[in-house]
Amino acid sequence: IVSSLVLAAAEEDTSAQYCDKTTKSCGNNDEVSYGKKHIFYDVNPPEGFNLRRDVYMRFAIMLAEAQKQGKDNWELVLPPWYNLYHWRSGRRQPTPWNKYFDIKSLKSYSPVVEMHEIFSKTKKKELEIDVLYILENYEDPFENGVFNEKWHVKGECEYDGLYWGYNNVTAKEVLCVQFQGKASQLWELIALHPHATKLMFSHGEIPLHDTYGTKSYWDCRKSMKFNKNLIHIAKDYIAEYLKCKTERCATYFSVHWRRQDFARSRGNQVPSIAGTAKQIRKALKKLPDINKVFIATDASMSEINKLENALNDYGYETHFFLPSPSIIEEYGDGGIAIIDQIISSHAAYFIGTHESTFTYRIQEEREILGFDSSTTFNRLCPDTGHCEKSTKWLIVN
Ligand code: GFB
Repeated sequence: IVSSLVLAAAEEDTSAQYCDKTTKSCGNNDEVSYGKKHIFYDVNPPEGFNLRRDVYMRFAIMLAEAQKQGKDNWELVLPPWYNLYHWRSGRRQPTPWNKYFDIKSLKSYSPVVEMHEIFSKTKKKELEIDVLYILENYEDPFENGVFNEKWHVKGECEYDGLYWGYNNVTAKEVLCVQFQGKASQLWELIALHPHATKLMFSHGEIPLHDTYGTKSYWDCRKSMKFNKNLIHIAKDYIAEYLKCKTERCATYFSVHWRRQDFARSRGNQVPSIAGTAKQIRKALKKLPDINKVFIATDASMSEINKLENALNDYGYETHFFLPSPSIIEEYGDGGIAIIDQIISSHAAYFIGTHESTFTYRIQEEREILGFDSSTTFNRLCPDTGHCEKSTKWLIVN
């Protein structure tokens, strides 16, 4: 009975080349979908690595929750890392997620696939997206003073994005859509094209989390384990220079010292170099057994040297992770950022940078590792003026 249903479905849709017996779904133009339908997304180009990790979670949770409700023929395609604004060294090719994350672990939470898995299943080595929705914000999110969830298809338009650096990806239909609301609302847009098997959302940062900070959020976050090689590099460094071989180290203090654009344009939120050293000293006075400080930073070499000198003058042993050329070549800026995050997350005490998503990801990692929250939600304050406390985003198990 199933086969005849499948055959009937295939006959109805003349463009279909095959159908899947279990899901009764048909591929419409090539063999890519192997009975699965695929959601692709990209993110506004200037957004950094750690906001992108959060955008991933919104989609991964959307798919995982749908799967629980029986929508089990959808997979999320992991958007390769390409041309990130802050990544100046190393890799220039679209980079798969397995360079940075443990894909098996991601898959244990949500139905995700790598782009290269999709390509390995296409004979033509080209990929045509059925419908590409370019999401846009509403001009006034609070129309009449209220924030309502809504969307509106404006009509056909042009995509000027890069398809993650691939020149063999195209879209059959491109639609501009105003959108505001949670990621799960995207299913309403998907339902507009019931026969499409490959849908893409551009500006994936626009949909919001369905349930920020809930158990689903943390289950997804916990599944974002790092690539094992990066963990090894970080742990070897911790053992050698910071003298710790356990998960929660008592031997060192860590700081995420965000500079670059933060130092240039957020002068009223971040401290000077001397101010940073003073704040580290103040915190360390309460931890008399620790004299090793690890600094994760995007600062220039000259800033690093100045901070190191200031901390050495106070009598602290200061450490920065300086990658070898082979690590830069193999993992690029993204891998080095993760190594810095892993080292920071195992420290006895952590101080981060206000409103940096890089800091937020370290704080989450520390929540997962089980540190007392008082050792985690601390921030560097500006040299003068008001210093708002860090918000505590506590784990929900
Ligand atoms: O991840 P990210 O977007 O967090 O930071 P924010 C941007 C990039 O800077 C990271 C590098 O991907 C890293 O390449 N970086 C920052 C670091 N801190 C460190 C560090 O401690 N170690 C290493 N190795 N690299 C956002 C920006 O930055 O802030 C947005 O992405 C915007 O474009 C916004 O500027 C205000 O949240 O800190």
